[in-house]
Amino acid sequence: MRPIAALLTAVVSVAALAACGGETSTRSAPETSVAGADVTVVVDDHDYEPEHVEISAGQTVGWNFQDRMDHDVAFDDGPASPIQREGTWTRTFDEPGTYEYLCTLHPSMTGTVTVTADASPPPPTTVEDLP
Ligand SMILES: [Cu+2]
Repeated sequence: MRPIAALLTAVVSVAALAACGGETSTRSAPETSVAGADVTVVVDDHDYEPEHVEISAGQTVGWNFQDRMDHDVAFDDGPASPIQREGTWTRTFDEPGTYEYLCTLHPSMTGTVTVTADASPPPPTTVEDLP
């Protein structure tokens, strides 16, 4: 009796593990994510997408340039990306506040980064390779 009970227990355990593994939600990691960035903004089609992002102080926003023409990201408070049509650019925000930016070539392209006080430890910034 005892060996069979043990075997059953093992089988049930394996089945439970398998069930858990099978239900792991596969978050679709957008291939546009900028490495090292907590939030990614895609620059495409004369637009920043999303136009407005919100992060905690200390986090990094990455811009991924995907359009067929040149753009940049120029902040009202100074920092600006090079003018580029591909590649990425990142900026880390340490101070809470609202940061507005635009494309100097196309001033109608605008975006905003809202930085809130860092109330909790930031989430891991590693961008892992998901299956
Ligand atoms: Cu532009």
